[in-house]
Amino acid sequence: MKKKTHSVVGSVLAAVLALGVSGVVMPAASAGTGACTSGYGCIWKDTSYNGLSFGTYNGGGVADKLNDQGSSAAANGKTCKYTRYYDGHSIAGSTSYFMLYSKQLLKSNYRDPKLSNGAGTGPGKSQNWDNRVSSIFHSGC
Ligand SMILES: [Ca+2]
Repeated sequence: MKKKTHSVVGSVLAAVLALGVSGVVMPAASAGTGACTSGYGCIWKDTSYNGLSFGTYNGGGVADKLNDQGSSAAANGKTCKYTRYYDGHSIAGSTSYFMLYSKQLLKSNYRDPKLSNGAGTGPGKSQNWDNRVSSIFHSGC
């Protein structure tokens, strides 16, 4: 189990170095409904999935317009069970993240309308995540 975690972090780091910011502002996510396109990790500027949204398919940094500004999130990994929302851009070995499940693969705990009062699961689940998320990566692929 521990070994697998390391390889995931390694591949995630490689993705960060290779891709930098990789994602789209808008189309992957639908305002107000919490809908996040298949394969994406999504975040919205306001609570309850409102306002400007950002989604990433391959994982990477959150676009500048939403970096450290997200207040709600949803995940819909296509081949990955989990999506991690990190505080920083340098995520190698970082445990500063919360995790949402894939809507289509696990069918529960796949979104959170208010990140300020804790979010999803994982090491950061009890923290205030309002205006903190800087990168989004899938895991459990
Ligand atoms: Ca941050």
